[in-house]
Amino acid sequence: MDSGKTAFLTGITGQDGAYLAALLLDKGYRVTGLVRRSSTAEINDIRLKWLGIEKDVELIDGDLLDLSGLLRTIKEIRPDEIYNLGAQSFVKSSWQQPLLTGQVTGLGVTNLLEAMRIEAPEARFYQASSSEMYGLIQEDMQSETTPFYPRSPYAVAKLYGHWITVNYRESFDLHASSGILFNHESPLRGIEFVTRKVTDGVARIKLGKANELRLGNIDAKRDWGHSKDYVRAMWLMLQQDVADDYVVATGVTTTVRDMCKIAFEHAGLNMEDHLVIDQDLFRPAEVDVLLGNPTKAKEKLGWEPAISLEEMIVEMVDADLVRLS
Ligand code: NAP
Ligand code: G4F
Repeated sequence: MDSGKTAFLTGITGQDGAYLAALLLDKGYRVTGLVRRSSTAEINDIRLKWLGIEKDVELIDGDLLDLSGLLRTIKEIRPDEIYNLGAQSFVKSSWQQPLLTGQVTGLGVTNLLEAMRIEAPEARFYQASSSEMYGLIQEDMQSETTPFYPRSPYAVAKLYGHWITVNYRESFDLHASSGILFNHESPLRGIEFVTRKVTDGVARIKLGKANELRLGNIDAKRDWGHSKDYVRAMWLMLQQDVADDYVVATGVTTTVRDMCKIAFEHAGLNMEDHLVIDQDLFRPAEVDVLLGNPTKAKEKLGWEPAISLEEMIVEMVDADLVRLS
């Protein structure tokens, strides 16, 4: 069923981009997305291929750093909805590449908002904000009104992206919403993030391809959900009459240690026999604990997560076992 609507996604090759593209195709959207030119183009659409939708989306070369390209693309596509998921999204790398992270994850948001303001001011805009902005938490449970205290160049850049989205909404009356999403994962998660590193590591150990798994701070706590659930919240935000900001979270927090335990137990392995703590994997400044309050998303969007942490980790271990076998 054709909805008659066109969506434009940055970050379509990433985890959320792939799941959101699938959701929008399912709803009858024409789905277009920005892709960075790569010398290994054949692996660019690996997540879209995993979901079997690579032929159903239109990919357009471009970069969040290139305003002229964004202007031309938005003019040509005339999207009804714009989802800005593109970012240098790995917190640890942001200390190695603070300037690039600031340009892409921070200023890149202004580039896209400018392109929308000039070429498609009637479109609706979603900004992928992050619970990392809470950093050194100022309240036990973080909501839309909790003050921010970013703890990495990534989080500082995201804070800029968040406020420039609010500012463009208030300055130019744009329908621009910001989703403050807590950690969400899936079998399509990048291998550098801790859940996928764990499920891939456990699968390797199970298959006799490795014997140890090296991690950093396993006392850190995160509020983990599933990407498939979280992209639904993004779409719901853009269906509201009035643009706003929403926390998207499960309301449950778990240590890296306990998340890890779920993966080892599912594979029938004893975690203590394989886990090694590596000081090099600790961060210059840590976010010790995150716990989101999703009440507003529940009440205004009717959104609730459907997939538990246990179900997700089991799905991820099984997917990694299949990948590696
Ligand atoms: P991801 O898998 O790392 O995907 C990031 C995407 O950004 C990729 O498609 C990447 O393209 C693209 N990108 C990177 N630099 C770019 C540039 N200069 N121009 C255009 N595109 C660029 O991230 P994700 O987990 O799907 O997250 C999606 C968004 O939500 C990100 O903005 C992230 O910061 C934010 N977020 C994520 C979480 C989470 O827990 N997953 C929570 C809160 C917020 P390549 O494929 O070419 O690298
Ligand atoms: O999986 P992580 O790398 O995710 P992090 O830093 O929380 O960031 C993710 O979630 C944010 C939302 O809150 C997003 F905005 C961001 O883009 C990204 O998607 O690390 C989670 C925790 C950290 O406390 C880290 O120190 O796990 C700890 N950890 C312990 N050992 C490790 C490792 N993290 C990684 N990546 N690798 C380890 O070996």
